[in-house]
Amino acid sequence: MMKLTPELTTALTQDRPTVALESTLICHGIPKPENADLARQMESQIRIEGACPATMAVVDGTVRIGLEAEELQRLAEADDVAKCTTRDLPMVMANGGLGATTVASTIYLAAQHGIGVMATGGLGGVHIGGEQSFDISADLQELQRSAVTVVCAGIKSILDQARTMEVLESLGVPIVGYRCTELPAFYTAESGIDIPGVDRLDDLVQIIRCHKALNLPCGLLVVTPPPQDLALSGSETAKLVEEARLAAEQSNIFGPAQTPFMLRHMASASHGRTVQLNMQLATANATLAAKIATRLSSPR
Ligand code: PSU
Ligand code: MN
Repeated sequence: MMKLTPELTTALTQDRPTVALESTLICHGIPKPENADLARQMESQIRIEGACPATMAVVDGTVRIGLEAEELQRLAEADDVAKCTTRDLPMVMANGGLGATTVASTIYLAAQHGIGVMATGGLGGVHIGGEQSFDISADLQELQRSAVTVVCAGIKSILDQARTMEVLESLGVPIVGYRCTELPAFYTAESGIDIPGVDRLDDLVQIIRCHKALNLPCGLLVVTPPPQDLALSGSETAKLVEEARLAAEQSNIFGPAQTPFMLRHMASASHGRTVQLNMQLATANATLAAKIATRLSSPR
């Protein structure tokens, strides 16, 4: 029911660095055909840094830890890929279908297989109005019980940043900024929320080593701002988010469909700029995750 690529099996048995990647970003976050380019780019950046990528997905009912290039292409092109947070995996496996993993299911599977670092674009969290709807991404709960370092550009812009930070605090998930002391908010570096930050990779890796030494059951969040040349201002982002939120409300889109709907809406309203930005920041995060994994696996 689960299959690892030979490359990954070798890397794990030889204690070589590995980085987990999700596939919801590819199948539901970025439009075709750029999504396939992004999937390849993220994997190739990880290899350039000397680590082994492990993109997670369900293919014909089998949970895949690492994908072959043809399978990655097939998933990127397919229209019938289910968005799978951890609880959705058994159904998609039993149906023999295709499934894309979210941050939640990716870190669950990573932790099960001894992969300690993952990269994505933006983390899920408390949706705007979540205090009424209870729409809170399973990414947060899963971070509480899967000891994986997640590298991202903060919490997705479409979410309630302050409430998401409160939940992360309640769940006991550490958060550290890399080259920032303001929480980045995915498309923008501006959230107005202060976080602890470090500027040097060695200092970041030391914090992760300390987290591991404590043997806590939870993951650790590393957040880093989106690339400056493409990043949006806080006000540009707020306007795009509000338009997308109203559109979702008017079309009665909620639950798991809401995040993909709003990302698509913002992509078209920004004439593709958010897609370029999402691709660049996801690739930068994959590179940083691989640098972390490589340092963690080499003796100090
Ligand atoms: N980051 C991106 N694009 C995405 C996502 C993250 O740049 O599409 C996905 C991740 O898979 C994350 C999911 O786990 O969105 C959160 O969805 P929800 O809010 O429905 O839990
Ligand atoms: Mn949700």
